[in-house]
Amino acid sequence: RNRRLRRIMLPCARAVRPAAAAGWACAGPWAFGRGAGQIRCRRIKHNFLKRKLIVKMYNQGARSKFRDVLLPPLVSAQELRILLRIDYKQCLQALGIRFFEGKHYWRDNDGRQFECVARPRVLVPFETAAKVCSMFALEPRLVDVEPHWQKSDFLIATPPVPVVAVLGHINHGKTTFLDTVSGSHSAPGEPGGITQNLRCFTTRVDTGAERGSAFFDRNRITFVDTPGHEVFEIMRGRAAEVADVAVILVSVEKGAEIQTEEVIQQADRFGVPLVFALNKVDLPHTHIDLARAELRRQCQSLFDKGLVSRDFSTAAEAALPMSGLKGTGVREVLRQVHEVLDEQKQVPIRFPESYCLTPGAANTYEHIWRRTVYLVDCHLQPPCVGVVLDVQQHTIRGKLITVVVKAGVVNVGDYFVCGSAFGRVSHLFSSGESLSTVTTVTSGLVAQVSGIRKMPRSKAPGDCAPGDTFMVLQRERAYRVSEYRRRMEMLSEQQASGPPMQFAWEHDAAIVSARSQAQEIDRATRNPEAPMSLSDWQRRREAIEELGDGYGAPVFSKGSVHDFEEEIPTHGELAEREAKEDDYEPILPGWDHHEERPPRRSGSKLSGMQVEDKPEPHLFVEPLETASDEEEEQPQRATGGRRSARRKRQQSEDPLEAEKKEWIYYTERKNWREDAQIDSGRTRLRVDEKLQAQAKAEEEAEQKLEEERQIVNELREKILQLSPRPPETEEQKRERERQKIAERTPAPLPPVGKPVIPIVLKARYIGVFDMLMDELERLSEEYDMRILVVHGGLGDVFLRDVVHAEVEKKYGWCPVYAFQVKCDKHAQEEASRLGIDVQYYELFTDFVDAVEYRCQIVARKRARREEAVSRRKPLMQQMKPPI
Ligand SMILES: Nc1nc2c(ncn2[C@@H]2O[C@H](COP(=O)(O)OP(=O)(O)OP(=O)(O)O)[C@@H](O)[C@H]2O)c(=O)[nH]1
Ligand SMILES: [Mg+2]
Repeated sequence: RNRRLRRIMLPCARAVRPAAAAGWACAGPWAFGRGAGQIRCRRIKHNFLKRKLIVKMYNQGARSKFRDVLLPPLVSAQELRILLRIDYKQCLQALGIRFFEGKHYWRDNDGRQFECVARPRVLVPFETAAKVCSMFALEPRLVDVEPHWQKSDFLIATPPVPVVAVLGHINHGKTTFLDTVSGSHSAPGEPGGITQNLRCFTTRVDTGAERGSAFFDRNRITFVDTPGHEVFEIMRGRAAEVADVAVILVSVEKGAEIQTEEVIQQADRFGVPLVFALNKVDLPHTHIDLARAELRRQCQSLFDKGLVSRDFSTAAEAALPMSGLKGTGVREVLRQVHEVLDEQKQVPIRFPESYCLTPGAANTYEHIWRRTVYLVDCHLQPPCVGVVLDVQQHTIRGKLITVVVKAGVVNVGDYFVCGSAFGRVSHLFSSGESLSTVTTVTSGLVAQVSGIRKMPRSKAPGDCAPGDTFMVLQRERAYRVSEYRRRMEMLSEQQASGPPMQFAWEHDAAIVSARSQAQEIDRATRNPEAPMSLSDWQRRREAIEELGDGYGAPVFSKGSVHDFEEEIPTHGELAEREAKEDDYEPILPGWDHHEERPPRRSGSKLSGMQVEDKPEPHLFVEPLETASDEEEEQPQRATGGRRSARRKRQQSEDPLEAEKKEWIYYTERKNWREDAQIDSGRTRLRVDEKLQAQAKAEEEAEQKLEEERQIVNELREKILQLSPRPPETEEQKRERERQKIAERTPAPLPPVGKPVIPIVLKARYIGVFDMLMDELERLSEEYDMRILVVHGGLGDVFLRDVVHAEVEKKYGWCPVYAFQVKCDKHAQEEASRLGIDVQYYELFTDFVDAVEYRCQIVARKRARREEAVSRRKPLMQQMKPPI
């Protein structure tokens, strides 16, 4: 998911990123000289490594009596050659890496092929590096770079604050319940009356129960308000993932609905204890017992069907009646939450697991000095661990990560790793209504963390996404972990074929609920996602240029803002409009209307989107008017000396004679109409021949290109197969053959004539951005169109977004969609100067409706054009000239 956003951001980042940061801004393996024998350190600006320590480490390692050498799961060729004191050539040869036409090629044990230009970026798996080490009589040991921790390792200074997620179907009263608990008034201020993001806050609660719980801070609770609309499934999953207890609200008016069942499944998946509450009991004509019995039956049925692993029917039977609006029964629900928490015997109940492959290995080999720089202080465990709930781009505060601290303490000034991003906590904002700054955040609290550092001269700037684990680490350690992760991300970009790489830290477990898991698998089998790289993105981008409307003209070349702007409905208006569809459905004109003629194949850029108002020229030729006497008398300069041969001839002749000749030509010829038809027929034939020749030439060129590609592929295969590898089993051989065939099969081209709808989208939160992308995908499937987010990202609309929209204007009308963000003043000025439309949305349904309306217009135009073409065909056949 994060990578998806990066794909959109990447080209923009490339466009705006300065050529390279100046200075000696690098660290890590680059900081070393030509070999272990001559270790030198350059003066570097951004130094997060204790260079002296590393130099000592290497020098001691070289003299070490131990033969053991520690290696991470992925080893860089640069590191290895320093470690083994050999040069690049020898090292790459020993690793079996081939060099061909300026590129290095290698593969891993899972059948992935990689290629890259620069030697330092070659990363080989541990097994490959281990073989080379064995050749040098060293004993390789695998040690993971990822930190490892035990739950009991964390110092619990203060009892953790429990995290409670409030889940349920849309409009069942979650936000109103939390407003009553916290004394706030956020529900009336929500656009459209629906929650569109996760809202976290910590509040003091008075349950009236006895104080003094052994495990939790009973005075405070961190609540997570969740959206109930079906499109926010991922966000609900994320909330369930971090929660210690989930409160499931069911409206007695409506009973348990689809999303109620979904959240029960999600909570079960993450092993969260549940508390059921029946809301809106203040409404008249409601039957509490009936609703409770229905809920119990549904829980039982979920368990019977095997959709949940625990039977929640007993908990549903104990569902408490309450009214979030009136405040009745709220205290009882909170007391029930505390009772459920007290039943848990572990502190904290739910905790992010470490994903270290070799837990404890670093401790075991701590005495060995010969190690790579990746493994600096690898045995140290993080003092604080949390989970990222959301990421946002704030205009003033910059990039903010919303983190739920699960264990330990975060302080201002701590270094952290989050995804592949590295940073130092510059500010901690309490994630409540007040948004005040704090200096420390303890376990169970939510905070917005700022301070992600941009890596100068780094090819892959680190990034984090919701679901990632947030870890506070020692400075060097944090830097190395993020460096290692960034290198792995870079490796995935270098991947040429094979299964996509999975990163341990990119586990958005919340995405996959019990229900959506099946859908994911189904989608994956139908359309397996290939690893995305920049080239993929470029191919997509080029498709806009390549794709026409099927007649050679770009779909949006003549689309104007007025085409769309007239009738874009606001939320709720669309349904109304649908009722009177005939009012705005354009009347399909007959063939004799010149507007409906399909665009020409070549020549002027006449497009199907907006046909020019010019009538077709008549078939017959008007007699030439001879120049008047005054005109003749004018000096040659007046016409620039460029006169046609015919006019010159006329000049040389007697003008009266010439006029007479013309008149004879047109008046005495009886069959001028037939002649004109024959003439036009001949012209058409000539054009057809020209087009055929052109098509043939294109086909030949394509064939040639294909042949060349095949030769290169074969060569590459040949070179890669030369590498020393163990003999293949039959199964491996078959698999390789299958892969080869798959690689040689060209990627299916998008069908010609599929219209492209370019989108420039800016949003505030990454979770919301993802959700909008999902909605756009759904629309493109529904309307059989290509809705491409050609540029976008987090944060306000700036000048560069307007510039991108301006570029897209070439392909058609492209406004900038600003979702819950503002527009910069300069960007606004530039947009009005360039005629770019900046549209603001607060409610996701409004945005989806606007894009859907665009799709509807394009679909209608496409249908009209197709009908016009189908009508024209027989007419053209009738009009064939009699030759
Ligand atoms: N009568 C009555 N109405 C309620 C109660 N709780 C909520 N409502 C009403 O139900 C409507 C929806 O309430 P919200 O709190 O926004 O519902 P929600 O579950 O947060 O909705 P989403 O965030 O969109 O999923 C509002 O009009 C509330 O006034 C209640 O206890 N009694
Ligand atoms: Mg709500």
